[in-house]
Amino acid sequence: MIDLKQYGYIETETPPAGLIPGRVTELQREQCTVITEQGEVSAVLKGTFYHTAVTRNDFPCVGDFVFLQYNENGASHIAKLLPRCTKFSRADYSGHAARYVKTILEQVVATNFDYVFIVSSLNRDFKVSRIMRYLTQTRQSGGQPVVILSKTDLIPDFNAPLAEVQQAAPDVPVHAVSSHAGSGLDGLNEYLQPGKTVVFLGMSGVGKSSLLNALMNQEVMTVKVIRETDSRGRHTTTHRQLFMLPSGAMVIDTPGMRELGLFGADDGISAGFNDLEKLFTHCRFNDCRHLSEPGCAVLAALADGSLVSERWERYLVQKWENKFVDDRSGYLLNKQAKRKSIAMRHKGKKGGKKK
Ligand SMILES: Nc1nc2c(ncn2[C@@H]2O[C@H](COP(=O)(O)OP(=O)(O)O)[C@@H](O)[C@H]2O)c(=O)[nH]1
Ligand SMILES: [Mg+2]
Repeated sequence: MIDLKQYGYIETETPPAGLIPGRVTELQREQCTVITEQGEVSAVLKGTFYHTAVTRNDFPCVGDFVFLQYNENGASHIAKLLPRCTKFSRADYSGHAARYVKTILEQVVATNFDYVFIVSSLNRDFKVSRIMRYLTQTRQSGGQPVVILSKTDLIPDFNAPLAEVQQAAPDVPVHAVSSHAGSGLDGLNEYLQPGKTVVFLGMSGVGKSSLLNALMNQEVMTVKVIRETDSRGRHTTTHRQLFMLPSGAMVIDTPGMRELGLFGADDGISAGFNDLEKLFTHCRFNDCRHLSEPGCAVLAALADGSLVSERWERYLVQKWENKFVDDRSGYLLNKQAKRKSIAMRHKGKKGGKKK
């Protein structure tokens, strides 16, 4: 018997008769792998999921705790998705969403983690603004952010980029590591405690799977060689998966995203730019747009240098993008909910006629 507590499970509600708890470790199309007290099982969703789900968020994701009907001889059936403690989302501009619906959907990347490792390599792709975007979305997720600067073996001195990140995000721990050289990895032990879950996020090719392999002491995820000259990464990790490390901590490895779209990130933005938003309360006018209004505290701070203009621009870009996404997805969610309720009403009517 496996003790699910080792997988971070805390019982908050008793499973109904006939169901057992489990944690989703892998997701491939309609098929999930779920770790349960009976071991790892293959599972599919019960039909009710397809009828009652309003958005894709109502479907299980890697990291989720679920109740399932255990089947010894075939696929088990996931009957219920349990409430999530933390959730990392991004705006999905790809495929279906962008082409057909012409709108932006929330994509849940991982759930129920304690830490988010924002991995960024120290090669030519290194960009503080990108790390800041991930930080915003991480603050929204409920997990604790940790910035991992990877591939230290590629540069002679990583102190300058390290200091740059520390300055941009003073309250976030930053670690510089090299999976190849094995350096800096000990510094991660404080997060990799038994029962804790870490999700690895960052662009494709930054070395997430290599870090996972280094921490596992074996190759569990494929890593393909990239040309460091232009930092082009091949997409090798194609799906998300949760691994149990020898230390007893778990890692959710994710495929790289080309760009991270912010989603519903207002609180995350506020958390990251708290000092800046506090300035607004000092503006003379309540509805100050911080453009040219007299007595604007932001303009004053920009003028006297206490607010760096790049930081202000970063804030504006994130706000703008998030608003854009919120407006569009809000529109879609309403539409979906409406359609759903119409469908339900129709169904109800049909049932009525039969009687
Ligand atoms: N020099 C160096 N290269 C690394 C390191 N970690 C990963 N790489 C290389 O970076 C490329 C992408 O690694 P991978 O782990 O697949 O990145 P992922 O897409 O983030 O999972 C591969 O060519 C790795 O060999 C490191 O610590 N040092
Ligand atoms: Mg990978």
